[in-house]
Amino acid sequence: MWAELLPIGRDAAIGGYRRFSWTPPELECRAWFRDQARRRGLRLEADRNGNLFAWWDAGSGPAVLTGSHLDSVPGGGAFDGPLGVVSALAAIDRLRAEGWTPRRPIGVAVFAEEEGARFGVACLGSRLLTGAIDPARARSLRDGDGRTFGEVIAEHGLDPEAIGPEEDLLGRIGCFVELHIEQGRALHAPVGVASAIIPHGRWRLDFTGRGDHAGTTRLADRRDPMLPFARAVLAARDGAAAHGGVATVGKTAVVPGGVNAIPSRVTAWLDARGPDEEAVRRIVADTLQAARRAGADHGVSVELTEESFTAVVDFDRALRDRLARIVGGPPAADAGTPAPRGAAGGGAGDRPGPHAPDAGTAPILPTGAGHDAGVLAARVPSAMLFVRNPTGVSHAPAEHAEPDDCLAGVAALTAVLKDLAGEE
Ligand code: HGY
Ligand code: MN
Ligand code: MN
Repeated sequence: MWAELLPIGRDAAIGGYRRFSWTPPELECRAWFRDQARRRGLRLEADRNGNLFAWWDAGSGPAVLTGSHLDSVPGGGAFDGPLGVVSALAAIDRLRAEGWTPRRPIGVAVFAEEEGARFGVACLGSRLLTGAIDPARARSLRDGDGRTFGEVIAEHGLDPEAIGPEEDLLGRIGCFVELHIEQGRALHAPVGVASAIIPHGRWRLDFTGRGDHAGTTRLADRRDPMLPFARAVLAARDGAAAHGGVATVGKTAVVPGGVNAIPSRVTAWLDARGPDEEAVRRIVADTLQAARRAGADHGVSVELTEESFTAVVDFDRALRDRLARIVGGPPAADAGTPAPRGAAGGGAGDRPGPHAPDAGTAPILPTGAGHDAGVLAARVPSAMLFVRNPTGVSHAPAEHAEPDDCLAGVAALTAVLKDLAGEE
């Protein structure tokens, strides 16, 4: 499976991937997934938002859903997303090879536009599914060519007027477990379990000045938006350091973008994340203040637009600790193991108080990366398994996980599915 996916959408020039939603490479990834489902006799379901689900219909009751995403950031690595989808299919293969049958349905999800690389809002598919974004706003999101999400999905058989929450589908899901390559440098065992996702968001800064000639315009006559933009980037970094968070400006757009033309407008996107919401808001405020001050000095207007914000996600403790025991403890016990408090099938209301998992469990760690599991966590008990990333590099071609650790991830997910779907 891995070898089949690997060449799809790889940009030979940079070695990374460019699998933007509903562009040919990502459509090819979707076709690959549908083919894998068909080969396994899994029932394919596409929701109204462009998310795909492959169901192992067995047993009864709320399903155990796993999976991840197949779209990438520009120049992304091979593992972010696909590792969770391939591992889910491989786990089903292992369970079937053992002759094991689930007592509740198992699903593999491929969520649309998780990176938000084309339409600007991360986890767009899972946010639509769970009602976390206004469908009208989603419809009007534009890609770099000015095409709207509504226009694009209409070309692929979806009704833009029908996008939005899928309460029936959500009602069929008992819990969601996403396996993902770890994207930091904190996991030193083959497999870990997520405790939380820190608050994070994306803001667009528009700097508007006056286009002019690079050679004939005196400095005193310029209204150059590039200067307050530059101040803003440095202020974001200083704010991050001051407030214990991180800030990145990785994407800009310069109009007109000529070497010998003073720009009329510069647009920059700020990605800010921090230990709590206040820290994130302070980073953004510091950035905007510096931008506006410099803007006033240069006759440049500065507009800030919040494009998305995700509050802290604390994953379901019972599910988290249950996974930590399964993954890190002795080989998964048979289905007779009494379900611990707050069994996965329970609602979010039965969250136990804080309790340390038993000895010999898998490492439990937070992440600074957003995930569909973080979005689903608002509606169904959700958890994440992390596979060790030796360098921690991600969202870059060098992103890598060792084959042995990937196989440990498959074994862990297999044990988790067997435990969660093995009980009535
Ligand atoms: O940006 C993120 O944290 C995730 O990779 N979408
Ligand atoms: Mn990512
Ligand atoms: Mn991801």
